[in-house]
Amino acid sequence: MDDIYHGEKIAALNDRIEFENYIASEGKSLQTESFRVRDPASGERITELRIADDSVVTTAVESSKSAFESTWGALSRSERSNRLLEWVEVLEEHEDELATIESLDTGKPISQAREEVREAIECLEYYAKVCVTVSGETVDDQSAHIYTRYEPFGLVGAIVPWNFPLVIASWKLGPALAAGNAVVIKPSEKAPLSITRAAQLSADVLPPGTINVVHGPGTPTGETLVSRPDVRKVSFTGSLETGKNVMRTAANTVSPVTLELGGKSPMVVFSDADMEKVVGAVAGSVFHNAGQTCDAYSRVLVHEDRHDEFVERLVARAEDLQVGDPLDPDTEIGPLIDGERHEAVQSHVDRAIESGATPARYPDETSLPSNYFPPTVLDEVATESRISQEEVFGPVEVITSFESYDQAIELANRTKYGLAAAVGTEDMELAHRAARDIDAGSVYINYSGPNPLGAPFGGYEQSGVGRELSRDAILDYMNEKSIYQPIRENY
Ligand code: TXE
Repeated sequence: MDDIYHGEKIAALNDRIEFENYIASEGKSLQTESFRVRDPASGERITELRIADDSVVTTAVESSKSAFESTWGALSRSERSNRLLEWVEVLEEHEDELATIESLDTGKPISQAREEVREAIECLEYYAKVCVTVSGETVDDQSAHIYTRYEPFGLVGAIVPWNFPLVIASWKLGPALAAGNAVVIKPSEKAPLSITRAAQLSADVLPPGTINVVHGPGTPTGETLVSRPDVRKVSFTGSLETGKNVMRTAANTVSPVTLELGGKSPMVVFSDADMEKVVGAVAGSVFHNAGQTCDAYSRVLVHEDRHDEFVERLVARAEDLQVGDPLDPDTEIGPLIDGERHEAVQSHVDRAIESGATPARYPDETSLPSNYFPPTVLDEVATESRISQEEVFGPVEVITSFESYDQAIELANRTKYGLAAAVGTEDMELAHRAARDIDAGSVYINYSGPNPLGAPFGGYEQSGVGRELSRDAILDYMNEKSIYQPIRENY
């Protein structure tokens, strides 16, 4: 594959858009230290952004707090819903632009970036509509009239990773804004551009400060944001270790947290499985986004009777995948996010092979540009091995065979994670039994693909706290208040 050059596209983008910290509807030119944002495919510099230090984060928090108190938080819910739907319309007018930004910034194929921009917009639209349906309840009590109200927290801090920037941002901005909160959002320093642009596009429809965007690494920017007492709710998606840190920091101000922390999701392939469906589901999951997906089916447990056939078909599918320039509409796999990720994936694979895994597909990658990792399949992988227990976050499938149902479920559950799982079988009674027995927040049957709106998404065990995407997720961004009035008997 030839080296990739995106210089003209990048220059055209920079001619039109300034990606700066975005506070009170304005780009902020700051004098703080800066960091580079690079195109993972070509290695070219896209832009340089200033780090939001303590004082910038404080300004952002104050501005959002004031938006909540004076404008956004004072709107009726139907006004709020209408404003959010107006933002959705503006975003729709800029879908192509947002997809190009997302693809350049993350290295994801443009076809996929287009789908994600659509998904993000639909999520915002969904919560804009959900917000008018929120209602409290009346509590039947003999001696009092009691009713409940849901009220926004005020200010939400959202921290987002680089693998699906706009989609994950929408999972947080959608319910948080619809609930009536203002939001300070910190995108990942590795891919901050689409979120910044989406926030800029809210300038004509949302009051200044309703969404503020602060740029920078976890420390200082993310940590400072989480530590602010005015931030009354924290929503984070990222790695397990960082999630624990966020939870600790939020504990200082007793802020509730929603955490989505990745996984090591298994697909269990039973002996009667339809191989066409199953191989499609596995390839569509673990190779999608070059494997940098929190709920990727990154382990396959296959019944020993179908093992050889499964491996052969998955390898054939991996060979067919179009690895290429993310901006080429035919590309199915782009680069990893950066060199650090590449090194981590490489060392996972090398270590697994040294410990006895069989490389069913592990092509020489020297012909690929530097951040690219080829779709790889490792067979006969021990469940205790690091590659079966830790998130690899690359296009690498690991395969283990099983003999019995009980063994399959035991192996599926033998990790500290529990975000998702999949089951491959044509026997629906077996499918639902396995779905019941596997410890995971979502179980997909013969399927992989986008998470549908309305279906709760989140993890068991160390995969996280709380659920996103569901109708009720909006309530995680609200306080519930009970109001009592005694009923007097002695009239
Ligand atoms: O994640 P981090 P990284 C996993 C995946 C990946 C690994 C590392 O295995 O290889 O994590 O990725 C911000 N206080 N996932 O280093 O550090 C940070 O700036 C507040 C799984 O990118 O978790 C970024 O905005 N914020 C995951 C965000 O947290 C802090 C998606 C995520 O960064 C912070 C991404 C701090 N102390 C990676 N430190 C998934 N669940 O899908 C960092 N951040």
